[in-house]
Amino acid sequence: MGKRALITGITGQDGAYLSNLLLNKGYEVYGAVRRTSSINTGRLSELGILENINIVTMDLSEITNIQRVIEKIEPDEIYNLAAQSFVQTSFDQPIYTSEIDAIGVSRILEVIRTMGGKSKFYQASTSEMFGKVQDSPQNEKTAFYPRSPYGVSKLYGHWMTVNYREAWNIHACSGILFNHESPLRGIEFVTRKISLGVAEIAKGKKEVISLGNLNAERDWGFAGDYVEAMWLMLQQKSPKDFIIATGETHSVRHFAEKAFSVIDVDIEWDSNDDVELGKCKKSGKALIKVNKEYNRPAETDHLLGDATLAKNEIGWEPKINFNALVEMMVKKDLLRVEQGPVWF
Ligand code: NAP
Ligand code: G4F
Repeated sequence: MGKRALITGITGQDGAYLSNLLLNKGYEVYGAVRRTSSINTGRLSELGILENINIVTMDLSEITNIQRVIEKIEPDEIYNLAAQSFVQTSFDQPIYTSEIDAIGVSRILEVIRTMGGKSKFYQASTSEMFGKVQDSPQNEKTAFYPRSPYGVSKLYGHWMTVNYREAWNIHACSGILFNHESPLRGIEFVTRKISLGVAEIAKGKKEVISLGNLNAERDWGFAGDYVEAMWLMLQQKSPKDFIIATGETHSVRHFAEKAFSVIDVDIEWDSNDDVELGKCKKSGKALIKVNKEYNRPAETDHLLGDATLAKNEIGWEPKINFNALVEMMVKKDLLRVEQGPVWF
């Protein structure tokens, strides 16, 4: 019989790609979904895998339901992907964010421990823990300096994972993943906001994309590649934490230029007035407008990951590069804008 996996956050971007990967490997996949008033399994439907997943109801804010679900399923592997994952929101909802992204991790680990530590555990840690970076590129030895309630909460989850491994001998790993994107990315994140905005402008459904800090730099990879690293980490004999990244960094400005180039539009920047604009070189029309409302109270200016350890020890490398990622996202959004509503 195949292995049993429980994935929290299965309705999110990574949950969809990871489910697909594990189903292809013959796993019995259980997906934890929190109760909502509307159906939000659209990503799983888009990949055509919803019918193959055993959906269970589970919220990370409540230990009793975590215990019941884990006792019933007895999973070989647990992937904790559930989180309030939007950095901007964490500044307005710091306590809720900690409740889910920090204490939520303790709740799962404590259930695993009290059940005898049989399930392997993957924690979705993040490059946002490096925040105000102390060194570049960032590797497994780089000091953390989180710059958001989200980053601080995730750092707690990260250290709890390390601690349960060391104190209770649980096979627990923390994947420190740098930003990863895809056509299934939520529309509030900057890459998808841009790819969808470009597609809507191309189809005459939008005039301008409003953005915040254009100079922030991120190491952007493809989510489909990154979920493979999650799985690989849990297949190792001894649990260990790894950086997962592409080793390339690009600014938001460059991402936007690249996205517009997919529809053959060259952007030139005009910062003569108070408001910086990205204009179409040919027509002079403003297509990008900077809106300071999107700026964060504290920003992570630069991220660049060094995934050498993952390459050497678990054989992981990214397959999709930056240009291919941008093209994939814009092309998919062009189809969506043409063919029907874009709900996620
Ligand atoms: P995402 O699309 O925002 O998905 C988050 C998932 O968490 C959704 O399924 C969401 O359910 C679920 N969730 C939120 N609050 C919950 C709660 N109280 N109880 C149960 N489930 C809850 O995020 P993602 O991009 O797939 O990222 C997956 C994980 O990796 C997250 O933990 C994120 O913080 C982390 N991470 C992401 C990146 C990245 O670049 N994508 C990088 C590093 C780390 P609903 O559908 O009901 O909202
Ligand atoms: O796309 P973002 O919102 O992603 P951010 O904050 O880097 O967080 C993502 O990656 C983390 C890994 O490092 C994950 F842990 C986290 O869960 C999430 O998936 O913003 C990227 C950058 C920021 O510097 C932001 O200030 O883009 C800048 N930005 C500029 N204009 C914008 C916008 N971000 C958003 N969301 N919207 C804008 O209009």
